[in-house]
Amino acid sequence: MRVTLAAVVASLAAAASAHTTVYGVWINGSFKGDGRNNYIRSPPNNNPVKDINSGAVACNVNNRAVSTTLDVKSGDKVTFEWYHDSRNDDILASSHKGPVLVYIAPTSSNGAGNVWVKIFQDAYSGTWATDRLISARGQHSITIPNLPAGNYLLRPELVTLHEADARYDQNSARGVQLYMSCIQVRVTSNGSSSLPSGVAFPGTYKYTDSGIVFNIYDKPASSYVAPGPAVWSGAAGGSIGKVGNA
Ligand SMILES: *[C@@H]1O[C@H](CO)[C@@H](O)[C@H](O)[C@H]1NC(C)=O
Ligand SMILES: *[C@@H]1O[C@H](CO)[C@@H](O)[C@H](O)[C@H]1NC(C)=O
Ligand SMILES: [Cu+2]
Repeated sequence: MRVTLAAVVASLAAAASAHTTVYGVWINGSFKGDGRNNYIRSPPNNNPVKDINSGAVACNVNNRAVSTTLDVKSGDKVTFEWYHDSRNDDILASSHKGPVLVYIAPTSSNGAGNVWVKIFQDAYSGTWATDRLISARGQHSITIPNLPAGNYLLRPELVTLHEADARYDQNSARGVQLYMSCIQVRVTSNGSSSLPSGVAFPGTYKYTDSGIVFNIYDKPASSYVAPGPAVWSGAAGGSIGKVGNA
């Protein structure tokens, strides 16, 4: 019964629409300006994607080319900055616990097919990745791998588990909440680590995955395994941490 009450409290917190989305990007600690609908294929609001079989799992509900592409080079540190309702606010509700992931795909794919390669993953290490993201003012980073020159989509994602004890396809009021945005970058250096074939969104996340259906109120967080493939061996690392003042 105690577990059930905790789940109810969490779902009430979620009902207060404490969602999140990406505001902008920093490169080597330098802010690139409000990226929304500029270099980010921003959704119209901060709602989660809950149907893991919908096309929106790739680049959210408004996947289209936007006017700006950020130039980056291998070795550059790219930082994603999330927010809740306005920049540098509470970022997301602390009820929203789960992993922080980053994927990359060639822009030419528009996010379709077996193209998504995971380059960063942080789930639980004493604290949830999302809790550390809140403390870091919504900022987490990856280093650009030694990729061939070209255009790529970066896809930071939060997988939040506060209602993930249920499956959305069986109970649409609950289920895992996915937050993602696709960011347009152009790699101007020309490295030799070509992307391997990747996974498909939708497709790779399933309701049979323990990373997608997981009861955070009665299972030890340390037993949680994030969904999706392993991090690519060509990835160049990343971290959750504040790089600058919003
Ligand atoms: C960013 O920092 C890396 C590592 O120090 C460096 O190799 C790179 O040239 C820097 N990029 C820019 C755009 O300053
Ligand atoms: C990158 O390097 C490859 C292999 O050397 C070469 O074929 C390609 O033309 C280069 N691309 C650019 C944009 O310089
Ligand atoms: Cu929310």
